[in-house]
Amino acid sequence: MPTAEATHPDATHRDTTDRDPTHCITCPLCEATCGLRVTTRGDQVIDIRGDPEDVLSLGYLCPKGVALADLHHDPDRLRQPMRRVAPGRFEPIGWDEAIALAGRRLAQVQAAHGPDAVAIYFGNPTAHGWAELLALALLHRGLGTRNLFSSGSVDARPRQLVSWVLYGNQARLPIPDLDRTSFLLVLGANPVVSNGSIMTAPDMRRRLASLRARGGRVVVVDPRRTETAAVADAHHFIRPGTDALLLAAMLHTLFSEGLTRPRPGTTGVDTLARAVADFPPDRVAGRVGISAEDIIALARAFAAAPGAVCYARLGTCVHPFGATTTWLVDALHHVTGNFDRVGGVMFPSPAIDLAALAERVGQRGSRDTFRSRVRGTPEFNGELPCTELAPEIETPGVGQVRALVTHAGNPVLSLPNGPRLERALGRLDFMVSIDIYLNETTRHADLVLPPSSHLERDHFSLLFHAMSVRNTVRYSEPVFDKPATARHGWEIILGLVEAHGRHAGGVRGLLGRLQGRLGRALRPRRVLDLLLRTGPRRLSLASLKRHPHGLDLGALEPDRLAGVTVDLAPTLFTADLIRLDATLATPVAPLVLIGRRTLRSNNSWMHNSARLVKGRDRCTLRMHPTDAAARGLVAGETVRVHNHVGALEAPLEVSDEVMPGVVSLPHGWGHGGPGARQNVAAKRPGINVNVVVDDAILDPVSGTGVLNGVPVEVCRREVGARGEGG
Ligand SMILES: Nc1nc2c(c(=O)[nH]1)N[C@H]1C(S)=C(S)[C@@H](COP(=O)(O)OP(=O)(O)OC[C@H]3O[C@@H](n4cnc5c(=O)[nH]c(N)nc54)[C@H](O)[C@@H]3O)O[C@H]1N2
Ligand SMILES: Nc1nc2c(c(=O)[nH]1)N[C@H]1C(S)=C(S)[C@@H](COP(=O)(O)OP(=O)(O)OC[C@H]3O[C@@H](n4cnc5c(=O)[nH]c(N)nc54)[C@H](O)[C@@H]3O)O[C@H]1N2
Ligand code: SF4
Ligand SMILES: [Mo]
Repeated sequence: MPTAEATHPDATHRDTTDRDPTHCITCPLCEATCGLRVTTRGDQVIDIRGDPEDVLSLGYLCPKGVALADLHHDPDRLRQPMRRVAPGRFEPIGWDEAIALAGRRLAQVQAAHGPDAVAIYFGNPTAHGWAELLALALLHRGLGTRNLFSSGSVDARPRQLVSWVLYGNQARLPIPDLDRTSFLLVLGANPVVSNGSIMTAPDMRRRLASLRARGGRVVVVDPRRTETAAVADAHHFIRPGTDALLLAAMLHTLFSEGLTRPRPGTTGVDTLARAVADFPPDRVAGRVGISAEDIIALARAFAAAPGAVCYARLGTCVHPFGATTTWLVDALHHVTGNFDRVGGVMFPSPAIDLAALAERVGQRGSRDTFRSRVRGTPEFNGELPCTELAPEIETPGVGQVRALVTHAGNPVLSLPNGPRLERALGRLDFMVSIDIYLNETTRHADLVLPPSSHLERDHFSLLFHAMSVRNTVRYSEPVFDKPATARHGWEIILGLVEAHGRHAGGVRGLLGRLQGRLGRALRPRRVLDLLLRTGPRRLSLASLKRHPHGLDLGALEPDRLAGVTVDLAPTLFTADLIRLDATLATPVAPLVLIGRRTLRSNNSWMHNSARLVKGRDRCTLRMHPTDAAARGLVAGETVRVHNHVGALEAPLEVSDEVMPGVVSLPHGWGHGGPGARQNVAAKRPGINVNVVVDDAILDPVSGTGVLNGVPVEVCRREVGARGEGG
């Protein structure tokens, strides 16, 4: 495991001189939002390192931050719009022509088949582009479609749903007070590798080390002994998908031992106590894989700590009880008095408080105001689960999806049953992708519209400042001017809004035309300045520019819920405990698959950096020695992973870091296909894990896809047979 440090061993080139300009920027790649120093000479990046003066990251960076240079200079990164002229063949097309064509085709599809015939998919990097986020809201409104999808429904949707139900706002997210807590229970997250999610806290190793140095404890509960477990005080294996049982049993212990001390204003405590009464530790222990004594000890330690946090993330969200688990995590904080208090979890006070703005305009979120046409799955916050996209394209009838807009997403690799979605994309009448690469998804688009490079844009962490373990704010200017021939993402999006409006007609068309034109004339920076000025801190863009290393706005503040009543036992979640109880009577699958993130990877899209993908193969299946022996499998051989959804082949690693009955394989691999243009990635394509992930299985409460705990069988590859995953 490489450690990242102030000057990363991979720092681009070295021989910089005093005359080479250095630019302070925010790394736009992940939620840690590190401050970086980028040194340039002419149009070349010659050095990238952590900014030691940065108010939040204090010099930290990871290998991906350094690879921003590769991304910028990558010859495969698109620099002009591309049009598909034949399957797998693209040719350049001019900007104006491309955008006019996209607007016209989208409007035509809607004129013939209704507004819902156009679907939108927003991928993960969307969250990092503040101006794009603002512009995409206009695009969604302009298209007026119900078929809005995003990677959020294979990610944090349970967290948003629980916030909406408990605190009346899907954007109010409780954040760990990492730097002051004295007990950290990490459940289904590996922040030492992922650098944190819904917890902006660069340099996790340092923060965890200081937590322990001040006498605190870190306990990791994970089916794999992770890199985070390696720096923790204790690690427990847990059978995938059973976190809700563990939490219910912990709550059971707290209630039966009288260890609860909920803050004033909490209701439903008795109902919660009754709801978890059926889950004593000794009843769930066998299923969860943690002894009753250990569960009880964990509950007592959590209650006794002067400040305790249960940090539950992706591993607890993308399973059949994602929402209920997240609710129980919040309940644990509430009943132990750790919600909204120092050392527990709190709501940050960012310079731009989107959650407060949303409240002011009545956009707190929604659930089940409409349902997907084919499977009848409820929307959340105006979005349908992304597992519904393929069926909506495949199934004929009124409202069938016939055109698709993707923005910064690679759903062919990232969504359950990617091959099914890929086949569905082939049936669309029209597809336009706003993306920097021709990859497994965008190669199906009729048009690919590439935004400027990450180093040619400014940056503001509109979303992640509100998820930070410390209140800070930072704005960074672009490192390079964008070439005259390039367009920013927001320009492309607003161009589409306007072009679509021109052809759509009616009031919607007129509005789209006006909004697109107005937006481009006003420029998003003015909007950002206005949001800062009217925000709780009364800042301005100019004031932020005077502080290139960011402004420290202080530690998280408690008591933001003072006077607010929180019902700890909403029926949406308590009712789900019946389903949870029923799992105790169902047989355990002999072998289940979980994911694995690696430090030098970023979902599916940074595998074209030679510096990141060099070294040993990371796309391997890890299996416990007893499981390998039982199947007669040996390390290094290629094995076949299969189930009712599909089959793939992967090199086997045998390791007791995964618990018996569990295998682990990273996601985001499986590169290539006619038309894709990522020459480095093509040399080591890896395999797409989502070939064996069932898109029909969701957490019914939140509509989140189930990516972990997938039942599979693993056997020796038959000589001569070939896997579907490549
Ligand atoms: N099995 C399994 N599947 C998973 C996961 C898992 O753990 N296991 N994780 C899930 C999670 S948490 C997520 S968030 C999703 C991610 O799912 P997606 O967001 O669909 O996939 P990414 O790989 O992040 O794709 C990002 C795309 O954005 C493009 N891109 C990068 N930067 C920019 C930019 O600045 N502008 C534009 N316009 N495009 C850009 C890239 O070229 C790439 O095509 O995957 C999910 N899928
Ligand atoms: N290097 C790198 N960093 C990334 C990304 C990346 O691809 N690479 N992706 C980014 C994105 S989009 C996101 S959302 C974040 C995610 O960041 P994290 O939330 O930290 O997610 P993961 O690293 O996938 O860790 C999830 C953990 O859950 C465990 N797990 C699986 N199933 C279960 C279960 O049922 N119960 C429990 N308790 N644990 C389980 C897995 O073994 C794994 O260790 O990372 C971000 N950062
Ligand atoms: S941890 Fe995230 S934000 Fe920091 S350098 Fe790495 S990719 Fe960039
Ligand atoms: Mo994610």
